Amino acid sequence: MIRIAIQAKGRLNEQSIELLSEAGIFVEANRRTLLAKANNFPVEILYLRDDDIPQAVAMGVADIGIVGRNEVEEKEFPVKMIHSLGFGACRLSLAIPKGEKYESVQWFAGKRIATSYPRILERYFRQQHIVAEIHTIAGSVEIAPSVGMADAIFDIVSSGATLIKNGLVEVEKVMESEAVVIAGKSLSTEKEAIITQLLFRFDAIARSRGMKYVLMNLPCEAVERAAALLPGVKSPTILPLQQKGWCSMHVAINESELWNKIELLKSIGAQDILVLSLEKMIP
Ligand code: PRT
Ligand code: ZN
Repeated sequence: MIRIAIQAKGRLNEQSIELLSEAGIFVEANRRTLLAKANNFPVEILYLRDDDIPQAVAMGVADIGIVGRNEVEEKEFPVKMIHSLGFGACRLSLAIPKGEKYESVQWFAGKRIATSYPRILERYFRQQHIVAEIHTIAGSVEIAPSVGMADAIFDIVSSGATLIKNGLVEVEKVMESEAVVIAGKSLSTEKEAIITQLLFRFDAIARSRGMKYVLMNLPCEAVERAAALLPGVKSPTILPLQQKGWCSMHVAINESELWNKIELLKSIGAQDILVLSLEKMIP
């Protein structure tokens, strides 16, 4: 049995639950209290504030956790990041009031900067040889300059709309973040085995995200050229059709390149193309 800490409420909660359920780990909605046992996998889910997840994992209260890399880097608890999950993407950036003349990071020397991520900022300034006043505040960092509490901010940005709304301009991107899986330093062999099994499932889910399964008919003589147009596909499946000289080809294609590839395939004679959604790709 392993215990996984996930965010109880907030931006990463839904996607964490969705990932676990895609990996076959279900907890009924009405049982999502502080601690709930999954129905069909040796897992318990612990619902916490994201700020508390690195510590819970470091202390062994949970064996692994799903949390933003920003929280892990800020809290500096002894945990290792063992897997990136590809959701919750954002960055930690320095932003200053619009209209300020900005040439380099030296702008921040001697300034007051409001943030909820003082340690990450401290490390960055040390690296850049900047001495500034860092003011730690828990929330609504973006309003600090307009109320005179700070000259600039260091905060999470994703679309950038919040900065624009508050008359701020992003000037330095300090760190990229996304949701990651963290683990404590030492785990029993039995727990390690369950975690390996779980990460294998997470990998298969990531691999199949955005993939489509494409079936088409084409002259058998065009099969080799078609395969050459689809780099990354290990080996397309080819089946003979009843009509002589015609084959059916099946491949998985990433949605982002789907239309390009389909146009190329059509140009070498592919027809009757079916595009199906792909549930899981298991290596
Ligand atoms: O209650 P709890 O402590 O658990 O949650 P929280 O309020 O501390 O965190 P929450 O739910 O807001 O965010 C959880 C995690 O999501 C963060 O630690 C990041 O890893 C990740 N994440 C991804 C974000 C964003 N994107 C994001 N945009 N966290 C916060 N924001 C904020 C940002 O600060 C800005 O104020 O959302 C606002 C909108 O962003 P723009 O740039 O799209 O306007
Ligand atoms: Zn939080």
